Amino acid sequence: MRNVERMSTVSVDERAISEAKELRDQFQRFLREYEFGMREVETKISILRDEFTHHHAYNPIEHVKSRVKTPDSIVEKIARKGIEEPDFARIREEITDIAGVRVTCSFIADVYRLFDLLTAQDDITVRVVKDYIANPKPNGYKSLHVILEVPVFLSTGALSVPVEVQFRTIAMDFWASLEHKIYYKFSNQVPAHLVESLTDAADAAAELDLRMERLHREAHGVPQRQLAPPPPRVVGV
Ligand code: 0O2
Repeated sequence: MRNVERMSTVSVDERAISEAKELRDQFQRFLREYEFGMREVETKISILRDEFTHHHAYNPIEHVKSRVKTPDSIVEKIARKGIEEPDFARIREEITDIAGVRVTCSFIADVYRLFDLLTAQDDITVRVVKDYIANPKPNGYKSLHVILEVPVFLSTGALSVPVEVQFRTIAMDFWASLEHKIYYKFSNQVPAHLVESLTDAADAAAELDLRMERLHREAHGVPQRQLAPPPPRVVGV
């Protein structure tokens, strides 16, 4: 009798282990699809940078950073968004920044130029655009966000993968990185005077962007009247 009990316990454990392994494999496949989508976008950006550099003798991109969200960060976002009974389809639909590419450009004009060149490509589908440069967040956050879909060709067929691309200038990136660190340091409970200082700093960063772009244009003999702010890019908000 004791032996029978032990055997049934072992078989239940084995089933649980095998189910856990299957779930782990599915999750790894799920994340790999995002990694492929991210790599497609990285390649597109890198081709644009190289071609632009050769054709115009000018590189509009300072640096590019990419990441696939960690499982912990996905789980945290599922909880934050209150997604009940999450399955892969639900997560795919609700969490659109699992694959993220951040393109830091020299000037605001470059941000819009790169955005236009990428989103005009035939195989890219634009889902949502949030223009936080034309309409900054109340804390001063600026960036141009687009959630797009890019095709990935696997052995099992084609797949459309959502990727969030954030375009920003060096000054916007500097501000956002420090702001993120401060919020992390205070576990999101930032003292009021620091929140105010951060918003002031965002204004200073925006002013610096304009000054540097003016200087750049003057140095390259581009008429200043062309420095009017580009029209906001908005889709599907
Ligand atoms: P991480 O670690 O960068 O990925 P969402 O939360 O994405 O479903 P939301 O808030 O409408 O919905 O998305 P939005 O406005 O497009 O912003 C998402 C991302 O933009 C954030 O991702 C940040 O990367 C960046 N971001 C937005 N607002 C701020 C801000 O005020 N300060 C800073 N430093 N970054 C910001 P995650 O998932 O929050 O983090």
